[in-house]
Amino acid sequence: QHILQQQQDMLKATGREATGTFSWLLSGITLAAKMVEAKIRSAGLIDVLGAFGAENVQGEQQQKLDVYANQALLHCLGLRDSVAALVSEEDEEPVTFNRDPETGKYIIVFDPLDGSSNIDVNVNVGTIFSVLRRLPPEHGTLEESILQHGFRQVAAGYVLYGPSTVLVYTTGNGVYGFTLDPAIGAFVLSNERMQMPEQGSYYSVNEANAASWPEGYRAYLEMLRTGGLGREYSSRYIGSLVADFHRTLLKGGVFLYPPTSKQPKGKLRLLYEANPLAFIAEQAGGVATTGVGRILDIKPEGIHQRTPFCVGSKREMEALRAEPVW
Ligand code: P6P
Repeated sequence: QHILQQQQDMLKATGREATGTFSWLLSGITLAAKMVEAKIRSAGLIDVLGAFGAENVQGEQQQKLDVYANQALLHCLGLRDSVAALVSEEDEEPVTFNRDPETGKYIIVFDPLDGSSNIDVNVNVGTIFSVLRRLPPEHGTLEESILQHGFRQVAAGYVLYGPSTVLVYTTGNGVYGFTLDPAIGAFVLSNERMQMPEQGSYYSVNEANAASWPEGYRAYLEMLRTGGLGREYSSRYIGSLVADFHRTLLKGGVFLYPPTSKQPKGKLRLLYEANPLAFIAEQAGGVATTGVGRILDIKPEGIHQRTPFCVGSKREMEALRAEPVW
């Protein structure tokens, strides 16, 4: 009954008829998310109990959680015959399934466990995913289908493993939030048509890099700090993208990962970090740019390419015109 309710709630969110192969696709993501969530919840315990080496109490080799998350997503999604290709942050090359383009209609791009280094200190981590439709063979190859502009995404979402586990996604009909009820093992609809506040009171950036940003970013943050937008700001930086983004979605404000001397093209990845979060932000009334141009308008050249990433409320973002170069 609960799973049925989950499916019905998700279909309401996706605005698709019950037969949608998309909902079957989404169930692959939610199944993998539940597997990852269970593993994360026991990670600390396995650490303690399996402290005498890499084996855990079952005597099995303890997999790093991001490898586990990657395997879970590849397995659960690979079984869906509507999947033509899977692109993961963990794998250099796409995983392709030579399925008939009529059935293998979707490409899923994902970061299986973003910020996984934070698990050791019990900080939230997340899974980010983006769904593209395969181009008709006469319009492009599978590789060209993977490198479509972000505005071609048919869906995007994330799972945030925190005090509660939430799933947030959009299919272009608004942003919907679900909360995992561990008692029944189902994601329960908790937010409909989420909207980012017009202006927030947080800025979120790793200020340790301030000296190496293009000048425009330093000037922008000084403007925020000195009441340039008519409001006092507080700094919040978790260092886990999905957690910092989720707070920005709910509370507004701005998250920035500018170019730095170490990462002149930015650190965050376009295909499976910036694009899906930009799609969600725009669907919630927010804005996502490279500091200058719209994230979703970038033509990807490579599946792991990086980009400067600035995302947040309309008010803060319209004030940001920081050249992404020195
Ligand atoms: P920095 C985590 O490693 C991550 O990929 C994102 O989750 C996070 O936003 C960013 O890197 C943090 O990077 O350089 O500030 O530690």
